[in-house]
Amino acid sequence: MKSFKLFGLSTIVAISALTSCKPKGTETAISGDAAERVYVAPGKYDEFYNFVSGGFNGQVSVYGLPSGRLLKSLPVFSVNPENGYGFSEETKPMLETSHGFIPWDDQHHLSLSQTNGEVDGRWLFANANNTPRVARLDLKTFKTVEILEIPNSAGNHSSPFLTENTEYVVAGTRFAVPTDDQNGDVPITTFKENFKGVISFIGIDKTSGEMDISFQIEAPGINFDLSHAGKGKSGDWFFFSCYNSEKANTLLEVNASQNDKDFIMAVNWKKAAEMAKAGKGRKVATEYAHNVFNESTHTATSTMKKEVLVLSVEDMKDAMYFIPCPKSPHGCDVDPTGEYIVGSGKLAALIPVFSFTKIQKAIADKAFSGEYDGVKVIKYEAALHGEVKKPGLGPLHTEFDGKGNAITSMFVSSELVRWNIKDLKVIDRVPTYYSTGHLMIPGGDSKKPFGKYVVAYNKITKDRYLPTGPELAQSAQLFDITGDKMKLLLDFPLFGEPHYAQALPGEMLKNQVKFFKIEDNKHPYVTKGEKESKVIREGNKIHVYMTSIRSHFAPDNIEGVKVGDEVYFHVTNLEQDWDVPHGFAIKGNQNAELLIMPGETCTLKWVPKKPGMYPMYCTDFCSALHQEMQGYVRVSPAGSNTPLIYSLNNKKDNAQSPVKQAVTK
Ligand code: RUQ
Ligand code: CUA
Repeated sequence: MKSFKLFGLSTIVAISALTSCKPKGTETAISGDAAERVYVAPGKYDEFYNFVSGGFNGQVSVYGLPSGRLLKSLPVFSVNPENGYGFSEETKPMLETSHGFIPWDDQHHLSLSQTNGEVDGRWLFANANNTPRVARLDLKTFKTVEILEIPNSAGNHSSPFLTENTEYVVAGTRFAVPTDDQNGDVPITTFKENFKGVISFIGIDKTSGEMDISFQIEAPGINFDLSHAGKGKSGDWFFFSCYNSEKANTLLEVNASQNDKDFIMAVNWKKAAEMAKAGKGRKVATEYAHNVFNESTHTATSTMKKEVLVLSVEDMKDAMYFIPCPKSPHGCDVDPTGEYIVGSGKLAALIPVFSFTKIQKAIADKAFSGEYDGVKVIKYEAALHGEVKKPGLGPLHTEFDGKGNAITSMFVSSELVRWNIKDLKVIDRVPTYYSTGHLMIPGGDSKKPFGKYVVAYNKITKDRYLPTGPELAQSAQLFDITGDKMKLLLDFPLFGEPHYAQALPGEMLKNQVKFFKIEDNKHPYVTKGEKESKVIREGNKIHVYMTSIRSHFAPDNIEGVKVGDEVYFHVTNLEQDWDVPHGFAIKGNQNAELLIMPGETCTLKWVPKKPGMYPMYCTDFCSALHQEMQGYVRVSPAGSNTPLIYSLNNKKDNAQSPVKQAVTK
């Protein structure tokens, strides 16, 4: 065990600025059987899927635990030229917003869908911070199937957290901003009058999973940081950590750190939903995109919504309260029983734990210390279960092991600290390398944690890996938590910047799609067999109905494309077998490639800029004759009269694929 000296707050900055805060004994921190504990033999599966947010890369990556092996990177909010996400005509609508097409976002938190408070393996929800959105991924295909923009919001950080039966996913704004129906063109110094902190409750369809904003709450103009729903007895409530109760609009690092306490906001979402149903609130005119990927047409559509229902503080009078929480709380975590709510104040030297029972009693007894912008503030002591004393420096996030303990990440003192939820005694601590942000126990924010491992997601990895220039990978560290002492088992580097993560047993995802049935393909430009392949000109648009199968495209020779044409390659992968994608790329395309799954149709747009011969080829080594999977497109000058023809195997007498004159409409 390592012990850390506690430093005064004034020295925190100095500590974090130090370049070497490496605790001693790094080399000996690994226990003898660590290699065995993380070894997954070749050909064997990992026990858990670990879904890790990509932070500034906008994606989600999937690792196996305990091996730390990277299984996949899933494109969500950023374009992915590797497989054409955001570049293919089918997926471009996924990244549409009220600001137009947006190729990048910042992805922080993930939530696995739950039933009765337990992870159920259906969907994974992800937030986008910068241009507020929530995405849903289908765990049958590991694809992003829906993205909903969040109006009246900016910096969608307090998101996407779920109620225990996946009724709602929340999205709380980090930045207070004027609402979309108010004039946003106001002096920033009018912050206190004009800026509001809106939180959204997005309803989720029970069977399809489709999202729709049910209502929003216009809360005071403070920053919402994180949140978690209650469970069991507290299941009707949602808890949000809030900072900047000072309402600073500049130099927040100083000005938003003045108050001794900020808040946890407790919202009775059941009551709020009743209020919304009863016709309370105002309709706010706004614009927000709703993008849905249809799995039978393999195509996304984007619809612009125009209105959202917003409840006021007044509407929420008996359903929304503030609980004082020391010092700029970040994580807001609820234990598996639903009784304890943990607020982790980044600048606090203790961790407050609130009791749901006491909160309810305080409300009944009217144990309020006053109001903040019309919201009643419950007395700190009346809501408090107790404080964890001297837990470490810079507590950020807490997960639960399901055995009555909590584990909290310490950013400044670089450690994980385990403590007992009831008596609040610290029982174990282990150093991390370095500056842990989030941590994750599989199922650790549900009613039923799997409790075998904790993973620390570290912001700094200095000296842990071979150096790679100025930019170093961020990393995860896996610890065994089955014994009295947490034991470091493994370091593994990560893509992007990890924030929250989720994990579930591999067993839960048995019913995955292995390929798409070609007969079920409803894509408007599908080509279900080579005989149906064709090229059609419509004005300056050329539609190529193309197929791919090991190891050729049909057609593979096209002539008569002219400069000024827009060519759409609609490529259908005819394979009906698992793990046989084909790629498609063409020289000079200012786009990306396609990676087409078996039975799927994808479209790549190409606008050739100059006459010449343009090879196209399959980019995925799909067979022994993959290098033969290629073709040519001849591009003639604008206005030339080269006929539009296409063929496979050159032969006019080949009934399968003669050289054909393209249809011109
Ligand atoms: S955050 S590193 Cu964006 Cu969840 Cu705490
Ligand atoms: Cu198809 Cu390589």
